[in-house]
Amino acid sequence: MKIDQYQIDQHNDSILSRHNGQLNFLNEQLGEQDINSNEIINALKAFQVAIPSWALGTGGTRFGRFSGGGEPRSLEEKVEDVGLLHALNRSSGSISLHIPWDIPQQAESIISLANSLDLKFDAVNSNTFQDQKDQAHSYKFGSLSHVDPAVRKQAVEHNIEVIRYGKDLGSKSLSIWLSDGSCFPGQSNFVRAFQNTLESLQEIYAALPADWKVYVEYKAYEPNFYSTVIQDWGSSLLFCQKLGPKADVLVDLGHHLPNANIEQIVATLMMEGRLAGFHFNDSKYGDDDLTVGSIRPYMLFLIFVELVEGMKRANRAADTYAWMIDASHNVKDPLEDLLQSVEAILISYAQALLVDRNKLEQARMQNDVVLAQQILQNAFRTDVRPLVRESMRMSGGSLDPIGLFRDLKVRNELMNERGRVTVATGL
Ligand code: LRH
Ligand code: MN
Ligand code: MN
Repeated sequence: MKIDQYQIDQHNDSILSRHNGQLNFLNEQLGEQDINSNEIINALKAFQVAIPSWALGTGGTRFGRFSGGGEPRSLEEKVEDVGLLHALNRSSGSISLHIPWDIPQQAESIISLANSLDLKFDAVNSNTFQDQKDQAHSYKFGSLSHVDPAVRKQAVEHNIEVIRYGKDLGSKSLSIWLSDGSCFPGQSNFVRAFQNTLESLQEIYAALPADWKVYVEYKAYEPNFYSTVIQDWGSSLLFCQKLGPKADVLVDLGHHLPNANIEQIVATLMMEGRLAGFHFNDSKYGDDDLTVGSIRPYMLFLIFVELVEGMKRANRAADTYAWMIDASHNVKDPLEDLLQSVEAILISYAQALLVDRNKLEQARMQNDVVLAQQILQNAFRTDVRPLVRESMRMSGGSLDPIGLFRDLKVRNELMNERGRVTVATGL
């Protein structure tokens, strides 16, 4: 299944006049506030969000999994699925692999497939939270933090192997998320667990190619429910500071305790120059991995307000950070779900770019709380969707990715090709 440019253009033509009307109206409104829409559209065009290979199949829960059909059965098909997304929105130009869920058998052929779809390979993810077939030691009681040096060694070697796979594909970073921790008080010595993890991470760090980074992801709880070795941004930052400049903190939105002020965490990490990037998703209760922006869009906007400011302060372009979706759902078509997530990210980014920073700073200096709130909410309440659509159209994508996905009956085509009962690898 491939989407041709003429199909996108035809579909765009059929809705172009309506789109132009909406865009002109918005341009006028923004012009009155001295905001240049073209600058925002250009920033949106440059913003690429990586797609995780494990989100391309219907996610399961521990109670069951309901396949939607036509799911990718191989790494090649996963790359093809991301190619479909990227053709539709031109904003999903890379795929992030999880080893060993994905094993690139022949790097060259998978790279040429990716190139033909205009895709790159984003961070590679290691997995020491599950035992694999034929593995000598079990990770039941931890991996990089394990009390037994033989288990730690095995986990370190796995990470080094993941770096090798990534190197062959042209990735430039390794993401590490550990499930290590404990389920009951007394089970683990916190300090020893930290020190073992640090030593293991140092060995992995030493194996990083010169132009690589390692991203250290934290998570408050789950699957361990009493303690987690890398439980929060502070622990993650501590590891990164001890490791060196090639280690940065990865923020997964679902990995915080309820009501955590994530935007403040982001501001602090950016101030220290230690934000690697994001795993975007949304949640109501825990690590729900729901569609980005589906539950707390205002929080996402506030995060982007900090991101925009932090990037400006550090004089760093958006593409020097790792933006990825880490969401997968049980009841939606995974590809439609991912299109919604990417759109939500771009909407929040566009809204954050509308914020009048000078006025906001002035309001802050005068302790004008009402005005400060109003400045943010004016931006948040602006319907920026015409800018997002225009950025996709100008890059060769669709004005209405989900509409076109449905018009072209992409899922049906995939089911015809791959079957109605399919199981994609992943969580
Ligand atoms: C853990 C996590 C981590 C894993 C992914 C599958 O909850 O967010 O990033 O690699 O899910
Ligand atoms: Mn994650
Ligand atoms: Mn997670």
